[in-house]
Amino acid sequence: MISSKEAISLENRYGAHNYHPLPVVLAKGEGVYVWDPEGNRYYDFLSAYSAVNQGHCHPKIISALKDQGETLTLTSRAFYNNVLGEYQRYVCEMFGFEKVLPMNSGAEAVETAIKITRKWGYEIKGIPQGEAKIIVCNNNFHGRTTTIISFSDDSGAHDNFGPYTPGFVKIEYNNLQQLQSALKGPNVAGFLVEPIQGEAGVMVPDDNFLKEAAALCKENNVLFICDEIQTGIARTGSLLASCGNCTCTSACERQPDHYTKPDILILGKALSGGVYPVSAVLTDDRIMDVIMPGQHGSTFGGNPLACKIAMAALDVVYEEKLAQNARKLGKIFRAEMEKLKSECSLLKTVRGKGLLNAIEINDSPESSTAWDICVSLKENGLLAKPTHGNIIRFAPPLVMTEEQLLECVAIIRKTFLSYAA
Ligand code: IF1
Repeated sequence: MISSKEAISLENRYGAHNYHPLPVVLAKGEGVYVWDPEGNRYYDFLSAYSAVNQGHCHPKIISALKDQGETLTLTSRAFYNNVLGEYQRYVCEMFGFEKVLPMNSGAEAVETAIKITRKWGYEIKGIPQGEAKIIVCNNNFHGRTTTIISFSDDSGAHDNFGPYTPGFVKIEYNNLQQLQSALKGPNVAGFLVEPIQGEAGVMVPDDNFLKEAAALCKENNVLFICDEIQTGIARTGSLLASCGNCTCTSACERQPDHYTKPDILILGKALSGGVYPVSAVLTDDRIMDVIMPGQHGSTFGGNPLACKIAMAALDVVYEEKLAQNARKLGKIFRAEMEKLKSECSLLKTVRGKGLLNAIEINDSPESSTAWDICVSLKENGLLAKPTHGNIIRFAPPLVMTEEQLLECVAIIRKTFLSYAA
């Protein structure tokens, strides 16, 4: 096996420099652990940006990969395949929608939702041609296609990639007043929102935000579109974060008081347990029916390998009660971090929901403190990555045990306290 040093120098030499990775090379993963080529073991507190909620190389998902990989992988949608329909019924029933459109990456699914929303705007709502608007939030992250970055306000993601796609109106996240006035504007077809903003630094909106936003959209005949690519599939302690305050005890009982059902739901990442790129857009017939043959699709979308992997990955969410575990461990994690905050001046704020959490470091975003802490955490056996300079995101696989979590808390404690009391 090549060494960490060789692996890093190969990536530097031959790869586009579109990332700035932490200096660690991963060669193997199992559950909550990953190993480098030298055999050092780490707790994974990124979970491939919440794609590996089910843990690395989950045996049930890998077995689906192997079995279907030896049977049939790709047919294209020029023909039917014998797995797609079963998968479509599975996800529709699990998430409570009438129809699903399968894609691969998260950004493609967001693009799909945008296209469906615009077409619905013209054909059902009656918006004049070329005039459809979609409301989005500041500090959003929905992917990296030219249309999606057109409404990003992250300069790195956005600048010098124009000309930009028009048709988006930006409001402040978690601001119902601004939403209300934007909805009064002409020709609004949809409101696209993350139930918790991940990339922005795990920004959790007010408890009533999603529910009220959905109600305002309904009042104004505007589609309420939730990007749950990062927050969905049990990450935040319920099957979907748009469940709001849902305290249900099964994966999600969708208590009507709490559950905000979006008009369009976007899923990706953990839909496959991080085994294969699988994304999906779910909605009901009245909306999905605007898409007719030839109007949207993808070579790989809905392939039988992806479908089998996704069904296995979703089985694991139920069988291992990942939503409940994320809710329980999340509470413990935030309580422990609050304790640490009272002892260590480096912690400015602790926030999150379920096992999607972040610590804001008491230093300027330009400082290298958060990066240095992440390097030290790595040396102490735990992998996490800074975002926006002074925020560290903590998102371990949801298969973690309480005992493992407490061991991780001890690593984080020790590391922070070695910097400052
Ligand atoms: C990268 C962050 C996470 C997403 C939401 C759509 C997509 C994403 C809410 C697009 C993707 C990733 C992509 C990754 C970094 C990343 C990320 F730091 F930017 F915020 F997860 F925390 N909607 N998020 O979070 O999905 O096309 O990538 O499958 O390196 O760009 P994709």
